[in-house]
Amino acid sequence: RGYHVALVGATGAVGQQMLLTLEKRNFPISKLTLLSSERSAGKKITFRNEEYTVEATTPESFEGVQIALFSAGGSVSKQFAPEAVKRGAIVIDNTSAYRMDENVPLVVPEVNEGALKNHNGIIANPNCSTIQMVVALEPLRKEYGLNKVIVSTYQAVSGAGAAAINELKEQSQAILNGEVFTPEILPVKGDEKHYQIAFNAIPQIDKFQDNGFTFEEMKMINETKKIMSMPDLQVAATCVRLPVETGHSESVYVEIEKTDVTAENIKDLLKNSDGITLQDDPANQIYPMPAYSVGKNDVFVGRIRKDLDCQTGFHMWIVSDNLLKGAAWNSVQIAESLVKLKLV
Ligand code: A2P
Ligand code: 11C
Repeated sequence: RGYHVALVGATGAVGQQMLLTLEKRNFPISKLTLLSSERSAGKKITFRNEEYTVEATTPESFEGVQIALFSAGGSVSKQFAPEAVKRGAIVIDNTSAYRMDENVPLVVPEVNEGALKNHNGIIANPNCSTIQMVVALEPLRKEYGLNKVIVSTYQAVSGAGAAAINELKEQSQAILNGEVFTPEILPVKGDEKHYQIAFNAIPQIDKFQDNGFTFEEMKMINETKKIMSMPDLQVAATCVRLPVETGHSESVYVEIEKTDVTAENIKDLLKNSDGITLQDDPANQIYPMPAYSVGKNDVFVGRIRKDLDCQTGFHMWIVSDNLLKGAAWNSVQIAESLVKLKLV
C-alpha cells in the first residue's frame, strides 16, 4: 500500500535529502522511480535496503506516477512537470519555475496548507531562504499584524548544489596547502565572473535584476508576499553567500502593527508555534547556529529583541537546514499534507 513516487534530481544535494526524508518519515511508497540526467543514468541508489537504478528523465518516465518530486533545476521542471501532470501525477516542484504562477499554490504547510486545495497538478515549494523566514513570520502576522520585513541572509553553499559544496571544500584545502585554484561555480554558475568562497563572503546569490536586487532577493520578496497572502507587505532582502556547508542564517527586522508587544511576548508566541524551536537565552549564550541545525527539520529562532527606536520594531535571528525545511522536508511535508487532505 502506498503511492508510486518519482524523484527527479535523485542524485543531487536536495534529491539525496529527499530520499533520506521519505525514509525517515516512512512515507507510504508502493513504487519508487529515481530520475536524473543522462550523466547519472545507471547509478545505483539504496532506499529502505533496496537497490534502485537511476534512469534518465523522459516523458514516459512518469507513466503511472502519482506523486512526482522535482529538484533538478527550473528548466528541467519546465520541460517535464507538464508531462508528469499530463500522465496524472501531482508535481511538487522545488524550483522557481512555477512559483509565481497564479494557478500554482506556493506552500509552506505551517503557513498556508489550505492553498493546496486549489492545485491544478503542480504545487511549488518555495525558495529555502523564504521558507524558514515565513515559518517565523506567520505567528507574528496572525497575533500582531505585520507591516515591514527587512532581511539579510547568510547562506550556505549547499543551496547552490553539490558542485558548490565541492568547490568550498577544494578551495579551503587549496588555500590551507598554499596552492592556486580557479573559482568556477560561485556566485552563479552561468554568470561571467566567479569568486573565491572559502574564507570569503559574496553579496550575490543568483543573477542581478534590472532593479539592483538579485533574483534570490526578489524570490524572498515576491514569494513571502504570495505565501502570506500579503501583496502590500513591505519586504526588502540582501542575500549573501558564506563559506558554510549547510544551514542558512537570517538577520530579520520586522515591524508589527500592535504597539504594546514585548520581546518576551514574541518569545512565548514562537516557543509554542509549529515547526519552530526557540533558542533564545543570551545569559547562557543560547542562540541558533547553522552547524547545529544540520539534519533537523525545525526552524530555529533566537536573539529576539525590541528595536531601541521603533516601538513596533523587533530583531531576530533565524536558522534552518536549507536542504531540509528549505527543500526536502518542506516538499515531503507537502506530500504528507496531500495525503492527509485526501488530495492525492
Ligand atoms: P545528474 O546527477 O545526472 O547531473 P545539484 O543541485 O546537487 O547540482 O543536483 C542537480 C540534480 O538535477 C542532479 O540529480 C542532476 O542529475 C539533476 N539534473 C540536472 N540536469 C538534469 C536534466 N536535464 N534532466 C534530469 N535531471 C537533471
Ligand atoms: C541558494 N536559495 O541558497 C538558493 C537555492 O529557488 O529553489 C534555492 C534556489 C531555489 O542558492
